[in-house]
Amino acid sequence: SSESVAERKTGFSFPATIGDSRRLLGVGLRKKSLLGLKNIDVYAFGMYADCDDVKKLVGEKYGNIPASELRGNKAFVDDLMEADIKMTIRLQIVYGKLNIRSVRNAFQESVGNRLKKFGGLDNDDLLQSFTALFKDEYKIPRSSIIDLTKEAGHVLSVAIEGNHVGSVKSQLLCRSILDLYIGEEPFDRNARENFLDNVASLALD
Ligand code: DAO
Ligand code: DAO
Ligand code: DAO
Repeated sequence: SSESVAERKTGFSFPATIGDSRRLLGVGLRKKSLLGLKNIDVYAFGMYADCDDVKKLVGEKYGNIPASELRGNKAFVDDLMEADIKMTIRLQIVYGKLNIRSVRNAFQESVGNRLKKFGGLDNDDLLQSFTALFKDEYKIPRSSIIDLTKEAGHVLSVAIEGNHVGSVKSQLLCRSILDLYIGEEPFDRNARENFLDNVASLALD
């Protein structure tokens, strides 16, 4: 369909579908507290998943669980993040003064923590060599769009304003990034809950 959904606080809107079959299942806000003094709204985000991939997972492994119980089923939520499901997290930058150095630091903190949690990957040099790919010349002013897309085969692909900037094949990295939005300590709890409710009702269609 051609509808879109707006994130409530910022008003930034997200198309109901992207690509052939990725459907919008939740929108939220990534905040950050600066020195514990003030909270800034960093970006609004939309969470998309491929309907066919989700239905396939549910049909194969969770067909006997009532939809109302799916969202609270830990194995199911883990599977959503670990299975070979095509997804996109679309970020729309709210904070107009974001520079690449801050993005690198934030990435090392948020994604870095998850890489250690899931992979025991405790290698700051490796993480730094990857974040070095975030080049200083990238500009991400307010309202820029960054797509973090998980392709088939656990390939993470990053695009800024529709321009592809890099891809990495890593199940661990895909899992770690999805955990920021869908895991147990997400950036936005409401967004996660809406996402899981919508996944469950999608699986019933
Ligand atoms: O200017 O130092 C500052 C505050 C910046 C906070 C940055 C948080 C960055 C979050 C990651 C953005 C990913 C696109
Ligand atoms: O919000 O802490 C966070 C992490 C978001 C993941 C950001 C990925 C950034 C992708 C590269 C951007 C290059 C400018
Ligand atoms: O091989 O599974 C592995 C470990 C992968 C670590 C990935 C580090 C982060 C890469 C960010 C690149 C974004 C374009």
